[in-house]
Amino acid sequence: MPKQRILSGVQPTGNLHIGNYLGAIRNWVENQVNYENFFCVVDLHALTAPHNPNELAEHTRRTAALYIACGIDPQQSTIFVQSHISAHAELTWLLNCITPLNWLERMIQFKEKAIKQGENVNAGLLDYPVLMASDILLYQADLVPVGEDQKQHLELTRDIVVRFNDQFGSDRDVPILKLPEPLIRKEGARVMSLTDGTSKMSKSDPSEMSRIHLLDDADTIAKKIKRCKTDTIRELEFDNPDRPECHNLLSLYAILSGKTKEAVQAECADMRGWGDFKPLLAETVINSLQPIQTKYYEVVNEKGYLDRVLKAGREKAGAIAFETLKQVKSALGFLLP
Ligand code: ATP
Ligand code: LTN
Repeated sequence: MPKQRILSGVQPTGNLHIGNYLGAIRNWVENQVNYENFFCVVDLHALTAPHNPNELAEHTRRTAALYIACGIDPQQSTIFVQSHISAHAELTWLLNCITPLNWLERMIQFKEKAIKQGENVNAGLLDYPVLMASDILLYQADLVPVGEDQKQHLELTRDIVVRFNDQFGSDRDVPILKLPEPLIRKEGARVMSLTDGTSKMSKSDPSEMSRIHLLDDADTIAKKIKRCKTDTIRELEFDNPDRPECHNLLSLYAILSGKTKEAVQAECADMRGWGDFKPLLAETVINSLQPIQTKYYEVVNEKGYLDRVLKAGREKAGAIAFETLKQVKSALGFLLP
């Protein structure tokens, strides 16, 4: 039986944080051997928000290096850069022309980001989910492991597939585009901001104190956790809707320490509130990130290594992507060269 195919990606819009790790990358790593994997650094998506051209290339490299540092093995998985394969942009145009505008206007992430960006909203932000659909569909992915916030974009991808196959491939035995399934693990799927337990931890939050970066040093992590938002209640508990920060911090501790919710609850029962809990959480976060950081510096310091990985990725991914693109263009009736 051929292995099922996985595709996922992260935008190089800043420094990766523990939300990206726990919601997405950790899940890619865990199941790597069971699937055929494609992991993309989605740099075209990074242009949907105001970006700094002097930083884009460096952030793209850093993101790819972090994939490897988190445990993605380039022997097992194909790592590549979205803009290196022009088929992504080309398929986006083709799918744009079959995607109703009101499907895009409904997207929660568009509405939220458009509000945040104010007058600076570009057409790319609205079109963002079609580019994401193209990333997935070019590789005929079976499964797409992402955090909870991407669920609606995957539903849109599925709607596009159904529409495309119905309109342009209804006479085929095998559908032109494969219908992908989301893979969203409950645990870690939505890590919240350290400064506001009701909004998700995000690279684009202006406050660095709201998130822990994968490359933060021990002192910075300890400082961020020490200052993070809590409340004045001494008892520590999960699942109290009036205490989102408490739930978030306890959940982080549970995931990173590998303990069950019940075990954490029991451990916390003996504590004298946040003063006891915060140092323990800081130590757990620091210890969890330490092996990732060591590996990261190995990867970036080995001259030429990352470039070789990305070149091999580009070749392997490109071959598949351009084949799908050809089939799509043929179904749409283009004169093929
Ligand atoms: P930005 O703020 O630039 O939109 P982001 O921090 O939301 O960035 P993305 O690049 O959009 O990160 O997301 C990459 C992956 O990480 C996606 O699978 C997304 O679902 C997941 N992810 C992002 N933030 C979180 C979070 N706080 N908790 C869990 N998963 C997350
Ligand atoms: N939109 C995603 C990033 C992304 C992605 C993808 C994820 C772009 N293309 C394809 C999975 C598959 C986000 O996390 N913001």
